[in-house]
Amino acid sequence: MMQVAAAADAVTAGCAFPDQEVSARRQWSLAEVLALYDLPFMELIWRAQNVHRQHFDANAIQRSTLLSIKTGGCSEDCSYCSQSARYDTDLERERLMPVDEVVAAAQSAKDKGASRFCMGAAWRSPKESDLEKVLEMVREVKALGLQTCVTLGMLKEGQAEKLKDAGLDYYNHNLDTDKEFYGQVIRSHTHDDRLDTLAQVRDAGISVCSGGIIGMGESRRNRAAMLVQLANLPKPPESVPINNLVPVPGTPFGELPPLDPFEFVRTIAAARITMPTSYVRLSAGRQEMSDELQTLCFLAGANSMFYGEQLLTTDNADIRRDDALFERLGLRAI
Ligand code: SAM
Ligand code: DTB
Ligand code: SF4
Repeated sequence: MMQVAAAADAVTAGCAFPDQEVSARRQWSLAEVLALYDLPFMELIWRAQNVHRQHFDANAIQRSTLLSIKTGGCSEDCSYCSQSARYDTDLERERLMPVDEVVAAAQSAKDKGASRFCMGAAWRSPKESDLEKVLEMVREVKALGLQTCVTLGMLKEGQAEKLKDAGLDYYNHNLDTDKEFYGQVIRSHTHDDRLDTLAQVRDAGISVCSGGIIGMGESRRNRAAMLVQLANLPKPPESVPINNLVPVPGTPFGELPPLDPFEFVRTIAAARITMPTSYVRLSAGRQEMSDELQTLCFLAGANSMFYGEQLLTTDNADIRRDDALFERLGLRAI
């Protein structure tokens, strides 16, 4: 135990630098991140909370609302996804939504207290004609005074620049899992394809939102390796969603058993320590979590969440329950 703590001491010492550039340049090894996971739980949470307080107000949580602007019928084979056309999931396909309906949903999200509106489309990558409509959505949602985020799949050259010009603040594109496990989740595109889109987004000057899913049968080593890959990007993502798998009946992962919740909390803590200045988002799977488990995630350094009754195609935690939890914990929405 002393050895593990000493290895992890060396690891967290680097996080004392408040300067983003210094911590961003630090490269993480798999052994270092595994040493964090191996710490006794209390020790890990304490360290994560310390790092968190060096960079953030520990009582403030950023809230984003999701909307599926184009649902189902996706060509890709992501084994967790309700929207893949390859699996029989009972999902009703919907065409790209009209701009005015999207703007109305964004206004409602703003009225309820979200600061960012994330529009998701079930595409391998957007067609030019569809992108034009999304650009209009981005312009109009931005004009409401909301931060804008879209997740549209892989981008082709020039598309990120168009999104930037329309006023896009964030592009979500998850690594989902580490390079080694990727082929057991998705075969219709590669981990390198994901990295390529992330580079295009970064080069266009759009903030990067990228994280993954926990509980897909991956090992702790896979989880740690995914965090290493995210933290060691030329610049770490500004936003890191950590999703707990929502098992969707009909998908290859629809019957997977739930992961030990403490392993999920450990992943949040390791994300916080390895990406000290990023917003770590407690993402899918919150509906199934108790208030106490969500509180442990906040204590471990999660400071962002999806707020609203729906994620993309599955239910999210109830807004009244979230509001009550914020009240009970003295949390402030940002
Ligand atoms: N098609 C685009 C793409 O793949 O990037 C955007 C939409 S896709 C649904 C966005 C992300 O949602 C995925 O990368 C995955 O991390 C997450 N996600 C999808 N289904 C999920 C599930 N059942 N449980 C947890 N996370 C899920
Ligand atoms: C992210 O990491 N999680 C969100 C958002 N980015 C697009 C999506 C979660 C989807 C959960 C399953 C569903 O509702 O379809
Ligand atoms: Fe398509 Fe995205 Fe779902 Fe994969 S995760 S099947 S790319 S919508």
